[in-house]
Amino acid sequence: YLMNIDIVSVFPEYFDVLRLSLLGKAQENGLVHVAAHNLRDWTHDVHHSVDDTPVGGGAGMVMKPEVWGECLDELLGLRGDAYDGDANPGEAAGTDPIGRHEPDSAGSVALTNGGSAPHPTDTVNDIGTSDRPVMPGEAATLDGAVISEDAIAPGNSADAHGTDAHGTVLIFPNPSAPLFTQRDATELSHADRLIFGCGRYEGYDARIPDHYRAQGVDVREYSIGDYVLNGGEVAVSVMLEAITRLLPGFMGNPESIVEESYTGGNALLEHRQYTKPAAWRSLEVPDVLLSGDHGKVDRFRRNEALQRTSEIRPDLIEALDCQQLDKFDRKT
Ligand code: 6GU
Repeated sequence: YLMNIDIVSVFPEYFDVLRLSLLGKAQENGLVHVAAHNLRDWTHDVHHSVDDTPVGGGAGMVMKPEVWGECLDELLGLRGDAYDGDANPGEAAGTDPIGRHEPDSAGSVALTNGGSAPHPTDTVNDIGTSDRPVMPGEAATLDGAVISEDAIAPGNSADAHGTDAHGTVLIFPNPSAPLFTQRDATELSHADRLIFGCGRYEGYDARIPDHYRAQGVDVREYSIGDYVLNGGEVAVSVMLEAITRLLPGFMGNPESIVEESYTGGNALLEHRQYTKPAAWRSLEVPDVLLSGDHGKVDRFRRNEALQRTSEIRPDLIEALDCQQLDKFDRKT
């Protein structure tokens, strides 16, 4: 698999839909493996409680660090300071990392647990696949700033930003975090493994991300927009789709990724699109698009993209990297 994805949530069934949508496709190509876990599998009390009242007062509930700690230690193959190795009878304490993804003899991927009792992997919703990955050229995986394969040069790839994701990344959706952007999606599409921790209620104890950062884990917190959702599940679905569609072999045509909105030097809203017929209910396709003059068509579309962006999203014009724009122009 190009990428292994673990999602931890108190509503793991929410991610069943991934089988139908994006991961249905990625499944066919054997690109990704996704497992949705129930956070409550890491509780020890009869009520399987995962939250508590906020210290300092206030409304709502906050997700407890201990449960997340046991869950994430296991998924990451770590042992926390306060880890109680005897908490799960039958589990080999402090030995091999558990919860790693390893292919079984059938070529599919199973969550292994170091020979311990099935808990908590017994309720894992395995949304995985067993086919071999398709690995075309690198062009599709590069930062959107790279327009064509011959334009690839050192300093042009996402690595040049120094924030490209490698190995394992732990991601927490959080409405109070920085915005998740196309750049983040591109960076994360290079990771080997993503672990998403879905918060519910009013949030999670701040020491959870702090702790794993201190352990050297690449931890990220993202909001997907300036509005409030009830939990991280929808936000994780959004991020997952933005990330996995960038995997090589996921999209049929890598150029359609390079040309679209928000990518690299092309960080404008896209021009409007038309298909046949040329006239529909007295509305006509712009003449220039029917002219067959590719230069004219390109200039028309670029002009429309600039006009629409300055009207609808002036903040994107502010943020434009003009050098990247020029590079794009020279290539088209
Ligand atoms: Cl990441 N989580 C929640 N609960 N609400 C959000 C969000 C995330 N991003 C925007 N609203």
